[in-house]
Amino acid sequence: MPSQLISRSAALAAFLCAGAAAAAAGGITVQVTDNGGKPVADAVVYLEADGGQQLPKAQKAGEISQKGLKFVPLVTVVQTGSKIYFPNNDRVRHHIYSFSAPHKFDQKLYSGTTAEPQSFDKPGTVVLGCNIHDKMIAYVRVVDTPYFGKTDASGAVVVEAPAGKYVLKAWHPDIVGGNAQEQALRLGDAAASASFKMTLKPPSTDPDTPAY
Ligand SMILES: [Cu+2]
Repeated sequence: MPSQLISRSAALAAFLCAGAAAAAAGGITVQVTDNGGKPVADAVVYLEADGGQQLPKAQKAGEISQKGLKFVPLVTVVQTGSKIYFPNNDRVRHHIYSFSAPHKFDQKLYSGTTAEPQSFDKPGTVVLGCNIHDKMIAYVRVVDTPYFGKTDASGAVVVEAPAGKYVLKAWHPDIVGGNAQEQALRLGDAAASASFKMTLKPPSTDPDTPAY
């Protein structure tokens, strides 16, 4: 196990000890790299039920703001059935839309106002654009589980979940083929770790071409 993962696990353990409410939680530390071994940030990592157990419906709302003519953050993950809010922090109007099958919508926004939240009721990937600013893009990954996270700049994420049988999945907007990678595992009470190596599309050389 790389020392980086050990130190992250130690940090998680310290965090869990500090929070009495999280005392019962187990979890998994996941490291995502590309084929060259470089850390992959903004990868969505989640644990789906494997064996028919019912997972809680936490459905915590998400938020994608518009700031500096960008969607922030680039990648958002929510549980199926969750709402996402779209606060506009720019002085200009934005007009958000998506043609993606899990949630097609068209939301006209105006400066200084917040749009109605959208509900994401089907699992899958939703790509958001802005009708006014062609370079604006964001991704929503809708997952059938409350146990998810997103990798940081070091390509690591800790996903907390109770003991049980799961399929661990990892997805990124640039993953070749578009499908999540997966591995089956059983979480016990002890901290676990896993890793994924992803094949990503090369970054676009044309700054006017959105990366999808
Ligand atoms: Cu816009």
